[in-house]
Amino acid sequence: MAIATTAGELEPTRILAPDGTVPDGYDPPLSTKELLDAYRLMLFSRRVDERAFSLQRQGRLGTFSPVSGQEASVVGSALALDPARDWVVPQYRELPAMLRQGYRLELFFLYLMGNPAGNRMPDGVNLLPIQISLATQLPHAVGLAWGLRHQGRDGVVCVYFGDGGSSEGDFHEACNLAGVRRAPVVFFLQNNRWAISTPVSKQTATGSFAARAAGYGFPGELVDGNDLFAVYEATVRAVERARAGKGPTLIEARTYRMGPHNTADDPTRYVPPEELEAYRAFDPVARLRTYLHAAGVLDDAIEQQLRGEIEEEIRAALAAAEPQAGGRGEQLFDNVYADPPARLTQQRRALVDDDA
Ligand SMILES: Cc1ncc(C[n+]2csc(CCOP(=O)(O)OP(=O)(O)O)c2C)c(N)n1
Ligand SMILES: [Mg+2]
Repeated sequence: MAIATTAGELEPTRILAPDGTVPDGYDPPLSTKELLDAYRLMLFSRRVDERAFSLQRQGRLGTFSPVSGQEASVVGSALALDPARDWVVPQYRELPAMLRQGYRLELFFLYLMGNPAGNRMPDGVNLLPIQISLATQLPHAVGLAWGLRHQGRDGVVCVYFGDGGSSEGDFHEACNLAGVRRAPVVFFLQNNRWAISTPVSKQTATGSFAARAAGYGFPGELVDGNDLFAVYEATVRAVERARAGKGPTLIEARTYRMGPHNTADDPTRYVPPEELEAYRAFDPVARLRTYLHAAGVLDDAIEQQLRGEIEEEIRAALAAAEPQAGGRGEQLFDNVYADPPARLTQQRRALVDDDA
């Protein structure tokens, strides 16, 4: 386990090597069914990325941020949570973690089609809405975690954010409060080496995000974010620690954004092509696939079957969402005030009259 206590580049913990092999005698702490479920979710996410991209180009979906390259990081961490009592607080690139908590693809499509109903989490699903305002979800997550403790519940909150988001002041406020209060929270930082076009080298002078945890009085762990097993095991440790009342952990999952920032971005203008090419060898989906084939858990027939099921699920979600596409401008005013000020009521009326 690499505990980062000092600044500087540290080697991330790794179990599943890029060539799909594991250390001699290593037995993953996941059953065959859990392994296949994890792989299916990663494959599902990759396929949603492809479909959502082409649907956006056809004008059927709005702006979308793909997960490609980060599937092991998102799925490995989510698997360490118990959806019945633990919470996920996402940024905007964590669809598979949201699905595992009980969110539905149909709702995600609705959200991307401009219907705010898609970002309303179903009752009983332990999940906060997608957050675009960077790092604002971090203090929310700490408040949620601290609140769970006050209510005598044993839930843990896993909050996701990026290398870019970690430069916001909210990061400091959230970590400090969580450390002082020993809030049961896992700060899951996905270092995908880019914040739109800002490289990670411009985000920190130290080379390590995990090292920052020392300043808040809790452990920081650096893991290979493209290694499902290393991510899973690190998150299990962090969740156990939080549940035992020992407080937060900061996990830096070192991964790579293989696609554009979102559908409005053209990374060929700033990502060196040789960098993208080099990271292809670290593709987390291919890495797990190679391992599962060698372990006798996956074969071409199962892969074909999974792909067929995934295709059908995506088709059904889209068919369910499309008739409800779009929102009304006045929905901007919903859920802001219990008793809206007169000025806003007037603005709302003016908008409705304009639309009429
Ligand atoms: C407070 C705030 N400032 C700026 C932006 C614009 N913005 C959207 S995404 C992004 C980069 C975020 O990078 P990172 O946190 O590394 O997450 P990633 O997109 O790489 O997953 C920026 C600057 C924003 N959404 N919110
Ligand atoms: Mg980033």
